[in-house]
Amino acid sequence: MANEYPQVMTIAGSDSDGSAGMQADLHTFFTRGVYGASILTAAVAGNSFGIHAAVNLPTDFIDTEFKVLAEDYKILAAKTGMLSDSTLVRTVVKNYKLYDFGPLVVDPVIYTKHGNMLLEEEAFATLRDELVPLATVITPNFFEAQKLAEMEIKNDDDTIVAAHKLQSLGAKNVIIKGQHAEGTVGDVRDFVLLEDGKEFWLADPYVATDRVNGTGDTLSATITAEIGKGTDIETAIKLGHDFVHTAIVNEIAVGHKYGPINHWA
Ligand code: PXL
Repeated sequence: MANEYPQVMTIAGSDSDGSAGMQADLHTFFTRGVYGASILTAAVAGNSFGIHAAVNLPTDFIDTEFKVLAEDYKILAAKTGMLSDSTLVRTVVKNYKLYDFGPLVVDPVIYTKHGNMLLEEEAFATLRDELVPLATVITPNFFEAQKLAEMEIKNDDDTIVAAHKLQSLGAKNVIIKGQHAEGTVGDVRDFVLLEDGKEFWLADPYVATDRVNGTGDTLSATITAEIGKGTDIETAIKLGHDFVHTAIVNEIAVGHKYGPINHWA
């Protein structure tokens, strides 16, 4: 009877205010009806004003986290979040290859919404060359897509080219999250490129709110949860997109500035 309930895993940093990182992933797993295990890579002291300190976990501890989960739990899908530097990226890549944790969703976290850096610049190439090829789904925002595809994204055509570049780096399915330029009107549009070549945009009206902490984590965690439940990738991506939008629209008053989204919505 052990391990019959769908179990998924996040490999991420802890955000002490609970709005993003591992906490957002676990909130999402809970509300999407999967059991969530968590491999801690780093921890940040954060609140709704920003990140005030950060530490990385020792790599031998991370090795043990992977090993003991592999020995006991039946993880059906996993996702990555904050990986800090090349050493942690390589530790995660090494361990993910050692065991069977199912398909991998890579959220290539580089910056927080307030501009705090969660991945050292020296690690961009390591993440691109060593982690991206393992991705069943990669979920960069507009900024991360530019860094990983090594190009500027100025319009829809550029977004499509960047998605194909990410696919040629080895990611099977790509969703590039849209950017809402300040002062503009209109929808926020995410671009999706699937493994079989199918492409489409997912659009939602822009919501004018500062309470959008943890949206990227929540998108990638929803996709991970859905894959763990056996949902096909296209549907998992669409459900992730819709869940994030609903969680933004239904604001909760937590924190004084850039608050979390609403995982109950
Ligand atoms: O949302 C990106 C993110 C990921 N991981 C951690 C974070 C944040 C943003 O604040 O703190 C630990």
